[in-house]
Amino acid sequence: MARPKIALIGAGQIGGTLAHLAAIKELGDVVLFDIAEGTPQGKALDIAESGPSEGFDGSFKGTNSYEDIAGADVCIVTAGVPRKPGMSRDDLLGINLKVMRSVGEGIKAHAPNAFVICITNPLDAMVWALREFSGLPHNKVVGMAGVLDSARFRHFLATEFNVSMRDVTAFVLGGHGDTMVPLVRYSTVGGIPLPDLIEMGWTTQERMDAIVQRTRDGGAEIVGLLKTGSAFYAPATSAIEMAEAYLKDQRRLLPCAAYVDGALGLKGMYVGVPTIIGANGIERVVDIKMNKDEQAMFDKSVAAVSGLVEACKAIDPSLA
Ligand code: A3D
Repeated sequence: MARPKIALIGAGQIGGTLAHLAAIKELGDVVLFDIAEGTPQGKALDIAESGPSEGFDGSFKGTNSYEDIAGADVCIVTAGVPRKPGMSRDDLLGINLKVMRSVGEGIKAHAPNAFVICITNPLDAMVWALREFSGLPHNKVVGMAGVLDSARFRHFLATEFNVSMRDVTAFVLGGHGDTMVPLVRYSTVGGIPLPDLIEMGWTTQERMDAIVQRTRDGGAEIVGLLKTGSAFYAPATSAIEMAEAYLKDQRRLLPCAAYVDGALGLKGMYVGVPTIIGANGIERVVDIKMNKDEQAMFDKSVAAVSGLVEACKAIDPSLA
């Protein structure tokens, strides 16, 4: 059987890392696309040349032509610009919306059967716009944010409790921005919910509140340190986890920016929710119950995402 084809639209910091991870994990043949001439070609050749030492097979092609993504099984989109210190993700909206139009049209023309994972910010609005521009089915277009935000939360929790991060599960839902909702009640260490661990004296409510806030600010913390761009190792790893769930029909339960129509009281919008990813893309949105406080935080986040979608429609009337 032929190897799956993975098209990476955007060959910048995240795109290059995605290609390297896909190579090491032998997920398939990789095409790196970018408008910058030489960048995708150089990164593809560099990664191919790491194959003999690392011991992976596969073909790696860099290109500036959408024809080369033809028939891709998975497209991961990072095309656009990242933020710099002092910028919010929402400041990227105008410029990245134009990029989503050209990427959506390219995918529609050349890879209409792909499972598409969007990473470009502001995430929830961009994945919505990308779906509109590409016209692909909603279950095949998804945004990566919750896996990353949850991984950050898990990392901080594992450090706090001095346990393996493998035993820490955590859920961060809502929009990928300042209003994201780390769900403490649904996060556990070895199945023990965080509120129980506070009662057991493993940590205090104050320390937990600080970890929740650090999770919300996780992206900005890295932007502040790097100064020249935003995080790329963990974002790439998170998207590869989603791609692998699709390619290997793993039916993973992962928080993603998915199209929700009915579940969680939402009507036809993209926002971070628990999903199941398998061979059919987003196979299910998990309709979890939230308590009053959680629902209020989620509603606030949903309102922020809706505001960004309205801003997209104001910029590009063809989306209205
Ligand atoms: P960067 O290293 O600048 O790479 C972006 C690439 O996109 C560059 O190589 C550009 O040449 C290319 N590009 C620009 N316009 C086009 C176009 N029209 N078609 C094709 N390629 C184009 O950025 P990055 O890789 O660090 O980040 C990429 C995006 O991911 C940014 O929007 C970030 O804000 C976003 N991001 C999202 C998360 C989430 O968790 C959702 C995390 C980190 C970064």
